[in-house]
Amino acid sequence: MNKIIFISNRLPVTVTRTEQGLEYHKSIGGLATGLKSYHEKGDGLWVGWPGIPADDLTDSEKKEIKETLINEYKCVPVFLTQEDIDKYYYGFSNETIWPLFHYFTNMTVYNRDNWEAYVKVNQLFMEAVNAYIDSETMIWVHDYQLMLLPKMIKDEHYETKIGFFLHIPFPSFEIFRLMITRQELLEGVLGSDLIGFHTFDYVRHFLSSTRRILGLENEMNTIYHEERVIKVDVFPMGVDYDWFSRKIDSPEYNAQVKEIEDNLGDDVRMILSIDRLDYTKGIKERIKSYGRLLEKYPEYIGKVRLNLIVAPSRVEVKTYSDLLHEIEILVSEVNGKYGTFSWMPVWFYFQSFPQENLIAFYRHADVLLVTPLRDGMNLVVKEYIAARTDLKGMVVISETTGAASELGETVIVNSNDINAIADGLHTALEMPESEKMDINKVIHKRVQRYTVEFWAEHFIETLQSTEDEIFKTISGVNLLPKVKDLKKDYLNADKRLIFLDYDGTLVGFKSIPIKAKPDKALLEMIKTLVADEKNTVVIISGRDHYTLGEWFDGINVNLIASHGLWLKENGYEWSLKVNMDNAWKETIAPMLDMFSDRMPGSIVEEKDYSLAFHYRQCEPSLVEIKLAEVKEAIGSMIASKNLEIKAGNKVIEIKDASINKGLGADIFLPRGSYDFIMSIGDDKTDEDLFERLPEDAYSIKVGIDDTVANYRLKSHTDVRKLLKALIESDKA
Ligand code: GDG
Repeated sequence: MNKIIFISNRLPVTVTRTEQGLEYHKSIGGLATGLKSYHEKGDGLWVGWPGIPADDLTDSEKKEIKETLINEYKCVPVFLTQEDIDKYYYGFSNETIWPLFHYFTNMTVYNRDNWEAYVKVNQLFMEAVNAYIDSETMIWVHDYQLMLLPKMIKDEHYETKIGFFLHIPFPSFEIFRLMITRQELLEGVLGSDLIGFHTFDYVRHFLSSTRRILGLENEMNTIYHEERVIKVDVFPMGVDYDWFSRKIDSPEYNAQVKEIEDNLGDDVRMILSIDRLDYTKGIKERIKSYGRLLEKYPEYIGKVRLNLIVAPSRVEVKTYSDLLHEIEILVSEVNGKYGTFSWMPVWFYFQSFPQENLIAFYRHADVLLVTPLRDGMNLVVKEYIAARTDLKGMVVISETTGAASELGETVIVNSNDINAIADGLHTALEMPESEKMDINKVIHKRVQRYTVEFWAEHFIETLQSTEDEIFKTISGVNLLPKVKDLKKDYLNADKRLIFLDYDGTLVGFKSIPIKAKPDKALLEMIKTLVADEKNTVVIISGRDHYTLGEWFDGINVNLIASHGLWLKENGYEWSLKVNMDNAWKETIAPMLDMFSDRMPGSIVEEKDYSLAFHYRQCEPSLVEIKLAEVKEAIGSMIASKNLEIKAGNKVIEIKDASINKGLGADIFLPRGSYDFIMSIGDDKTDEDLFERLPEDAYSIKVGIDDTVANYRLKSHTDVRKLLKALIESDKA
């Protein structure tokens, strides 16, 4: 098992200052329980905010906190100031992402300042974790506060496996597209190798947004992006079953049980509701529905009680304090309207109970009423089911709660429909014992099996095997185990020919093409390779000759640009390698223009030797229907000409068939008797070159697409490692 680093906004340990000095309290949340065994094992670590603003701390206190957390709790603190917390946590996380992702578009605040703080704090997390990453590390990032972090880590540590789990819903594309920084958030998350959600709906929504906003296709829940394989899947979070189902006999628990039993008496049945204070939880609608139950079915007056437990949360934020006030008013309205001298319909607790006391409530509730307007999963309902080992009670749950997708057997309602919730309550209260037992048997077993530990294990195992699995199922041998042979052949050779593609092979893909400029290390590497007189090195790319010429100016390397149209040999000027007859463009271009008019978003680009039809900006479902039509029409027009249609990434190109990277082989192979030939490329266009090389050449495909190459490497980082190893072996 690799070393695992967990990263979440809050650490599972909170630091507070008391008169006695700094104190450390472990929190026992679901997440901490699920990850506990991995965190405690070997060299597991947890990175996050320790809950105390950095403004209140001296440098020596920070040092002390850092040391204590790492030595005693295996935690690494990220120190945040009050301003960071206000803007990144209360601001962008909770006033922008939280409401929008829960479909509260009218409560979503867009504020640039908060966004900048969000970027900055994600960067602070990156800096905090950076020092702890080595080649063995796996990383699991949690939740909506850290959506930029996976990419920040991946950009620095390409080889590190990164998982991301979103605990809240991922909204449908029509909602997500409203986000001002939608592209940055998606790209941030896509730095991961595995992305997990609670339900299949959230997976669908995420895939639809990456497709429509970034133009990334997906197949079997897999996205291929920047030479990487990204898995997107469902991991419904569970609860600590043993904890909630255990027999308890503590004085606190017994006292709580007694209080509940005394209060209810023999003939009052309990409807229970437990949430953090949040407008997404539908608490107001729930109280109204309970009022409607009493109005519609007056026989319940004096016979039921709603125990409404609301745990304080984010009360510093005005929306939340307003919500509390509205809840208080609604509670008094129902109590005022339906209460009797000896019976109060709603008991409202605005307080946080110890977890054992919650279990006492769970075990006495005839109905658990869980009706969030939106909720990523909702653990309360699973805790209730786990606690009811007697298989009694019943759940009324809204369909917009993630957990509802696993609890189809229970009473499911629409959280906006007050009448339906009242009727749902009536159904649950009147359901025969035997029917409840049958349902509870099934759902109890499910909760018992899919616990929070199981959830964590499933996620981590999937993360560990993601890429390896995919590499096992494709053709072409992984080169890495064979590198020794390759090095030997390289060393023994006197005349070597080396073809190197550029984008995706020597450098990673960049969102802005100009950013793919060669870095210093790459230029040094190429210089060293060409300085060896045994080597003929050819950089062969689809890029235009101006760009390539400028980037490699002053280096004596052979350059082939525009897929073979232009050649620049060591020290000479550019020369055109093919005599072009472009007359065909006059008939094809109008046809492409006509299709472009019918596919809003598409563009036709004219190049030296080709016409390109780009459809990245088109509606994907339109592309599905129309593209085949374009190909068919063009295909029949070019049938008798020396032209071909090449499919690229969201583009088809109609081009002179004699221009392709195979020209590189035609030019250089006849020039000498090479005893070592190697060609490396990641693109479809590199296949023409691979095909023309002798059988004993090393043809190396970068990435996972189909290929005729003999070998594969995973990424441009592996290519650099390989070239470096060849250079060094030669020196040794
Ligand atoms: C987010 C997502 C997703 C409640 N009152 C008290 C108390 N609780 C505990 C419950 C439960 C937890 O708080 C609430 O968890 P939920 O899942 O219901 O909701 P969020 O806090 O909004 O969590 C949610 C979750 O992340 C996990 O991915 O399910 O959809 O919004 O464990 O027992 N705990 C104590 N006293 C209380 O009074 N000690």
